[in-house]
Amino acid sequence: MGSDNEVNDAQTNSRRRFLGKSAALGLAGAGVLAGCKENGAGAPGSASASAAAAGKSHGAGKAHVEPGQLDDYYLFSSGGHSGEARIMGVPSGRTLRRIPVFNIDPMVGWGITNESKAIMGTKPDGSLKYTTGDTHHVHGSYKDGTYDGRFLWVNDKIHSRLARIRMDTMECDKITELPNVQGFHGIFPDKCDPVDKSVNHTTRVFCGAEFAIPFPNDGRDLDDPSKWGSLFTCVDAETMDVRWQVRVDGNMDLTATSYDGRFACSNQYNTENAADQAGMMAAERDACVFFDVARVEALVKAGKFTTIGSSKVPVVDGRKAVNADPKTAVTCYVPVGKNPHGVNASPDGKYMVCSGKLSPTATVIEVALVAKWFDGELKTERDAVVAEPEIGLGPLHTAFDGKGNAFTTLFLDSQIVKWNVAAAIAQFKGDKTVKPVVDRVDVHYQPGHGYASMGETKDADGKYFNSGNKFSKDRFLPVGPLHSETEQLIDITGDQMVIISDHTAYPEPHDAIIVRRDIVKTRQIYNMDDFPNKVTADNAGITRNGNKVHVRLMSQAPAFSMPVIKVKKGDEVTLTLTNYDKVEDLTHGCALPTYNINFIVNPQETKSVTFKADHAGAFWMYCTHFCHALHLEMRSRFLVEA
Ligand code: K7E
Ligand code: CUA
Ligand code: CA
Repeated sequence: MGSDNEVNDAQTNSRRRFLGKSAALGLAGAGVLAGCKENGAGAPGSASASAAAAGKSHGAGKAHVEPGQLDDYYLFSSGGHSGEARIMGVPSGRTLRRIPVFNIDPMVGWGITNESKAIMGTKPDGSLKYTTGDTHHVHGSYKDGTYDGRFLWVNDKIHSRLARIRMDTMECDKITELPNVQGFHGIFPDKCDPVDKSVNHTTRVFCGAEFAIPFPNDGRDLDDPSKWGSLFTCVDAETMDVRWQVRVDGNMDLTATSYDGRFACSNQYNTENAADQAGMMAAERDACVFFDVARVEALVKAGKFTTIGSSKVPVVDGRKAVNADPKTAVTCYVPVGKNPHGVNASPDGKYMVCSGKLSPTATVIEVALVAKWFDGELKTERDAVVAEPEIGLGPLHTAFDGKGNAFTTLFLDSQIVKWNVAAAIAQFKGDKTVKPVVDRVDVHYQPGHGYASMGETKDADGKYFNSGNKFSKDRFLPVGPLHSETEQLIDITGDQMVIISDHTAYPEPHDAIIVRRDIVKTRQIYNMDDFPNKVTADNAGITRNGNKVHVRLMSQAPAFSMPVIKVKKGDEVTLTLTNYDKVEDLTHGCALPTYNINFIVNPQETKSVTFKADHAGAFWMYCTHFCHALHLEMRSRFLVEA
């Protein structure tokens, strides 16, 4: 019982069993016991949350997935400043995979093999250009308004890079560095082509930059931040080339796209364009800036753009002064609550919701009214706002259940608040009888992102909501000053939310998407022909060209094709390894002591490394990935002659 084969501790499992039992018996008083378990002194409301959860019994036990059974959903998450992406199972919380993207990972050899280094980007001497990353947002490719299972995209905030992950192999295949931006934070793929509406799948990925910098950033204007700016960037989903950029007034943060393909938008907390914190909080309201994508591309086509520094990317001017006439404008700045954080599209395609962060409100913007503004039929940008419910302190991100309800994370209140969008709109119109807030639940503690099952698609199913909490405090066994983060899974099928499990997360995921498992179709093994440098029986062995040596090696459990490999000190060695095993899950590793080589080859996969043989001696090249009863014997002698 309760062996979830992963991170859960006994405490979580026992609470889960306990909640299951109390639910079955319908014991309202069971919350007292749960309170004893969970209530840390001074912890905001944890006892009442548990009591409430025990009372709201319909969701209890739902997180348990029996041994041998599979989860219903994949959860694809960012990994924050670990630089990676991650996959978990929902509802079990099982950790399924870590996907290295901007970081080095010796488990798979990411940042070590020639192939991964070529994707990550290298300096002229062959070493990696960057070894750090900061991933915040993972989003999937769309078709017909829902995920098509082709690609995931994830951002790197540190070096302003966008990475793409192939979902058939769950490996990063391209990374693009965005020119002339810093603090690249929000990303979102479009859901259909903004120009050719018959193309009903993702064609572009939009990227919002948070920090303003000088143009170009080469040492000029250092003492005059008023001249700095930030750019909105469009990347081609297929080629991953940067298509164009738009200069905005103020900054950008999160990004969203409309279901009809016409708009991308980004919330702005620094409409003040200030260079210090007090300045960034000066205005009473900030904005959500909408981009009319087709109009931007028409200007690019007409040559109405500039370029910055050595970048060839067209930059269109989206600042207010040159976009005052709605009928020709490329941008529309809709005023929203002070220093907003997230912007999220409702699954019915009608609304964008910005969370207030420094305002206790969410701002609901009707997409059709933004379209009206661009058509010159709306008086002011402000008129696109159709609701602004008071929901609690520190609202950050909003998710949807597809039944008209929104779920917003409240960072300061340590709560998730469920509110009804239609009720909020009625209240805004003057109906004093409606109350938008439906329910609140305490989470532990200080949630950042929250996201719902299929919640960012038209197939939002209203089953699960995950609260990504930034502080875990007393929730898990203490492991030193650095704490785990808490991911709390919430059953949102009923009127009331019910927390059904806690999972640990290595710091620190920000955002994730929860994808139905039938959408994801992964390969079982690789196709050998996909690797142009594959080793065959014909070319296997050692070839020498001056001091350049190519070792072509094959693996098949439990042996490498050459028991002895001999080179000379000073040689530049390229080692190419093809795994000839065809059995699913039969991976081999290749480690070479002293030479800092460590990577794996999956069935039918080929990888290569290049290094200088600068230490004479005998080195056992061994298999690291347990593959066979004779795994330990799977090793070859790598001999370097003095
Ligand atoms: Cu709110 Cu980078 Cu999406 Cu963190 S961001 S939580
Ligand atoms: Cu091959 Cu272990
Ligand atoms: Ca502000």
